[in-house]
Amino acid sequence: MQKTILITGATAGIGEACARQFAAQRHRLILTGRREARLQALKDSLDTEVLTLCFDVREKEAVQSAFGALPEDWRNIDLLINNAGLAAGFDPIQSGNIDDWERMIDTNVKGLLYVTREIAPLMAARKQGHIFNIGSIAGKEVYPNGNVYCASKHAAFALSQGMRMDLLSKGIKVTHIAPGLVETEFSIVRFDGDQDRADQVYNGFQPLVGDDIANIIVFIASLPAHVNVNDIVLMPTAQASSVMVHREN
Ligand code: NDP
Ligand code: 8X3
Repeated sequence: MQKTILITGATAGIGEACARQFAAQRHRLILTGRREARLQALKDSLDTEVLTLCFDVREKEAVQSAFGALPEDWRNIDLLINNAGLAAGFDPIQSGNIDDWERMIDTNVKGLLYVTREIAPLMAARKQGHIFNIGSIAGKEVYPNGNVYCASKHAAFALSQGMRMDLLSKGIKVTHIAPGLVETEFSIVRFDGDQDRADQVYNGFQPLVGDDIANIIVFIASLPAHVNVNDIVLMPTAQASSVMVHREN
């Protein structure tokens, strides 16, 4: 059955991989991000019906007006993938950059909430829907210098559990996805464009890629209506925890 799927942060990485895999199954996609040209290029490359919405998830009014103005035939959203997110910086708490902290909390926690607050009522009214929250292993454990990013992803994990309880009587599934190291633009963003430093994160082992996460999401989305995966942790085989990665060099 064709579904309508909303993916936040579809212009790169995990979100883009999800868009490509769901498009290959001919689902209808609502794709969001801040980079308009990338959204348009992605839409043009997909062989399915696509609506793009360009906004910053940190801006409550922009989120509300984007979804408030959704055309009637795009309002029956079956899947929401709350994926837009980032890490900014890698500093100890005593010298952390407060602007970085606000960017992470505003995007990973408040942005996720703003989008969910718009879409969950539509799902609840239809008594149908599935929300995926892209958390992280940083939402299960904490690592040195991860402080605020880890806190934001612990919040995503807690919110996933809360959403599941609140939406239980509406028959809505909530799945929390907690990946380990995935090679995307994530580390380039975290290290403010420093490609060499980003490359070091994935050096000497085979990291996950966006398609590995998308494969799992597509699988979970295909399960029968009475089956839900509440929570799943995915890591590269060479990773055992945030701080344990087996590197060959
Ligand atoms: P990328 O940097 O490759 O992609 C991030 C996406 O989020 C982009 O499409 C970006 O779009 C969007 N985004 C970021 N900030 C905003 C914003 N303020 N408003 C709207 N969109 C925004 O990273 P990943 O694909 O790796 O990250 C996706 C999610 O996965 C994040 O939540 C991240 O925390 C999580 N994650 C990543 C892991 C990894 O190792 N890579 C591991 C575990 C979890 P644009 O810039 O166009 O707005
Ligand atoms: C991204 C994975 O280990 O950099 O959430 O926090 S990690």
